Amino acid sequence: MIGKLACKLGSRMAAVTYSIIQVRRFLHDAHFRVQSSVQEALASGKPIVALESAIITHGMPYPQNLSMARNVEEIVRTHGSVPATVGILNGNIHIGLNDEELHFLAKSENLVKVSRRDLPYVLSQGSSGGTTVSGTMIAAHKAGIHVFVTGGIGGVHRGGEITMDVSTDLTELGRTPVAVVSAGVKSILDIGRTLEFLETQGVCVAAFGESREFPAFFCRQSGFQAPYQVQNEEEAAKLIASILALGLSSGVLIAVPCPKEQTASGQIFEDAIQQALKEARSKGIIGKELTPFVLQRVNELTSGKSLDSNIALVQNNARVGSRIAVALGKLKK
Ligand code: PSU
Ligand code: MN
Repeated sequence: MIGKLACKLGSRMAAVTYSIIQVRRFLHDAHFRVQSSVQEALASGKPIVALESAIITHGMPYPQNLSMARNVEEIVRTHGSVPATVGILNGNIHIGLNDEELHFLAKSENLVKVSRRDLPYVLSQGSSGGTTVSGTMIAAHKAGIHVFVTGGIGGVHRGGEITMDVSTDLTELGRTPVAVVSAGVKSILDIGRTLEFLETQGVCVAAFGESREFPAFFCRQSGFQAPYQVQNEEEAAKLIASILALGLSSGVLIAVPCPKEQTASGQIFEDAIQQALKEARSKGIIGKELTPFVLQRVNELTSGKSLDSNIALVQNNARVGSRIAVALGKLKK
């Protein structure tokens, strides 16, 4: 009995020591700046939720972007986890941003939208920018953070079978073991092909809650089923724990439908999307500029309705994501 207990304590100690060594090693990496609250949470095994910043720099206008960023961090705290907003400042990857840093990202113009491809260049030039889903996943994984909350991920653009405009968020989900909590993908994208591509990448996709339907951001329905469904935060946490236990290098996508009261009339958005995509084509907007352009135009064309829904969605995801991180923490104990 005592032998067993000693053995258990011994292996627990070894695990804790190992994780502290890992955190220390990481903290000394050049180009990484980990906020003290996040350092403390990592060392003591508190639940942490990573948050992206391209949504601040490229996804929403000032000052709504700043109030959204502050508010989402607060929601994460209220539901039991430590928030870690990821962003790039002067060539350093920050994991956890203070209010002044959030303000800088929210207000500055011409910052870089930083995905996997952009990271080495931005770091080498000492520039600043907002990290997308892929950029944030890389940073979260390096820090040992397993849960990441955002609004919507990138996907296969409409017409992507010709243009090959497929977001690197999808390949990142295939190669980095982080759970991304999002409201599915926006209907500015080709949802069917996005799900096909996620399957090819080996990404485990689960709809969260009472339905297996894969949500389409503002709309709870997309016409597509997710391959799996998790009923609640505990089931989501078990799914994440399984992928970590297996040592798979791929991630998980937890798709949370937007709250019922926030669902928008699909047709208003569909019309705005069609119009925005037409304008993008005629202006020749492609590559990384396309998503921010469409988001901004859809917001203008819906007189700000899409922004309101967007904010409500991220807040809802933050609530769910924070609880998932707490449930995951309990499983690890
Ligand atoms: N979808 C949204 N809002 C966003 C984005 C996507 O509804 O802010 C941002 C995210 O940062 C996402 C990125 O990772 O756009 C994808 O860009 P692209 O399509 O260029 O890969
Ligand atoms: Mn693209």
